[in-house]
Amino acid sequence: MKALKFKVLLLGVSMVGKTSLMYRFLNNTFNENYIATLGAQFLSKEIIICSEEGEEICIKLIIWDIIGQSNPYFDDLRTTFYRGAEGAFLIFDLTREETLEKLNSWHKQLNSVLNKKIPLILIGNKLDLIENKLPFPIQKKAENFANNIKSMYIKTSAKTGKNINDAFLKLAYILARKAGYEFEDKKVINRISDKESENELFIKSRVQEYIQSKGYRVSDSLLNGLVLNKRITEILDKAIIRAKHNGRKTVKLIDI
Ligand SMILES: Nc1nc2c(ncn2[C@@H]2O[C@H](COP(=O)(O)OP(=O)(O)OP(=O)(O)O)[C@@H](O)[C@H]2O)c(=O)[nH]1
Ligand SMILES: [Mg+2]
Repeated sequence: MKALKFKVLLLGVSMVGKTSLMYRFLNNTFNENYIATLGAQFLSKEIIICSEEGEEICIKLIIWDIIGQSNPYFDDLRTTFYRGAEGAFLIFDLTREETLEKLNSWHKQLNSVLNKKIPLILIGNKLDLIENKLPFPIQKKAENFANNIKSMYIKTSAKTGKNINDAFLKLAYILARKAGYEFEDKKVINRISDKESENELFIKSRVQEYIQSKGYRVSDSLLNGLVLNKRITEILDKAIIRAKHNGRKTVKLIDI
């Protein structure tokens, strides 16, 4: 399978929900408690899509969650993480207009550090807090800003999960198209659907419980890496094939 890899940044001032968006996308989890991100952390997730020719392409997004707090020292530090970025989410909090205003200068800084323009998506997060009562000025301002920087504008909620997969998937398409691949939406194999994320989480929590019951801890790389899910999916795929060979529609224990 063809594999593509892109470094993607999550940018926006403190508390807009960058870390929350990342964990909602990666693990389908949400934490009400605020823990400031110091420096940066990155995690990755693969998305499988299908090209117009029917070829499956694996797009690995390496997502960089970067410190949002602002002061001269942190502002310098932040830009050191920009190098090599191929796409970015510019994120603001729909309930705090100043978080949108700040993105203007951050966007300029991003362009000047990278010395080129990269595909962007503007994200208005915390939609759950303002649903049905969107204050018009911030909405209009966000649309204008998105137009100016030639970006899509998506409203999300890391809390409810609304539009999170969609936002990451849209950026993945844009990046893959830029790399020369064409897609037809109906042919997309969206392996990051809510249902699958829930299944992944279920498998992970069972693995975690089992290892802990034996008195061991589970490393993050085991749980958040892709190997575990792949291995388990492989085992299940084989079991399905065995059931099929035996003319059954039910997968049984003997198939594993
Ligand atoms: N209601 C609601 N709360 C959210 C949402 N996203 C994030 N939060 C909350 O907002 C607070 C800040 O979220 P973080 O994801 O830590 O923000 P951040 O942008 O990573 O902040 P820094 O690490 O300081 O840059 C946390 O208490 C989250 O639980 C959302 O969509 N809706
Ligand atoms: Mg954070």
